[in-house]
Amino acid sequence: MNEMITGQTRLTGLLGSPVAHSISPMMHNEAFHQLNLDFVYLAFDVSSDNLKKAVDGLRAINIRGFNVTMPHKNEICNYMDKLTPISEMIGAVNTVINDNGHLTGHTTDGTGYLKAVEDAGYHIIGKKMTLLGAGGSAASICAQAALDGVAEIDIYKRKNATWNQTQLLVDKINKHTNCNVSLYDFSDTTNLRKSLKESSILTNATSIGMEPNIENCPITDETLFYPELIVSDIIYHPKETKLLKIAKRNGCFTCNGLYMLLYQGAASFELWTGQKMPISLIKEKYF
Ligand code: SKM
Repeated sequence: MNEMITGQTRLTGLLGSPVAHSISPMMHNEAFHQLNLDFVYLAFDVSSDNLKKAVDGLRAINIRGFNVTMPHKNEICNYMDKLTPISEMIGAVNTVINDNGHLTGHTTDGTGYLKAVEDAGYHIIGKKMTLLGAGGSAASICAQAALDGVAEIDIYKRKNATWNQTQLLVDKINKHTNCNVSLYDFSDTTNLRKSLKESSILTNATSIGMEPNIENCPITDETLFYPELIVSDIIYHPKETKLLKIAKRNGCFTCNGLYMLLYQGAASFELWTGQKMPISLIKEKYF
């Protein structure tokens, strides 16, 4: 933690629910401390009903910026003055920067995820991805992967009220990138088997398997996994989800959500402070 809170300490933080498990406060406060920056980062558990009030209050007290986590990554867009082109395209924000009352929404999840996969030594550019989920993090990963040159992405989601909205997102990404993105129903296991056979990476971008529901798993049919498929989860609490356990047991390579958290956080940190997060040091201490 910072040695001292002063009269000029700038506030940053996290809005979401739940947030008590988050490593972001440790990561950011340690980085502020290391760089001798007079900033502090706090986590705020905010319900959907209170999101607008929270944003109004944070703007009024001139917060420097904040992260947004589930379930607010889409809703928060309504309270921004400006969105970056990628946030505009996907309708999701995980990082807000406040310039004297003017709020700009960014998304750093996609770049964070791709950096984490690269850091783990996996190469997915030019290859195919199977992506589970279509929420804010999934949309950010999908758009960034398409922009970075992943060749094909098959998205699986439940056929619910947001299906048409996701199809519109898929159309936009197909229009603006060279990637071939398709949307499938989560219950279509025949097609899922085909997608996985053709993919080099499976990405779970749903919250299925996150604490406290650690017995839940988005894919339970073990015959769908094959050795050397990269199975990645954006969840970092627990570090090893049931999905990753099953994948490991079936000879897959695995990657949890910790490094994605680190790299998306490093990008947020730079937006708020203009300085690079001391990544190696933070990695050593908390990851
Ligand atoms: O997008 C990130 C968010 O910025 C921070 C976070 C956390 O602290 O758990 C998780 C992700 O949603």
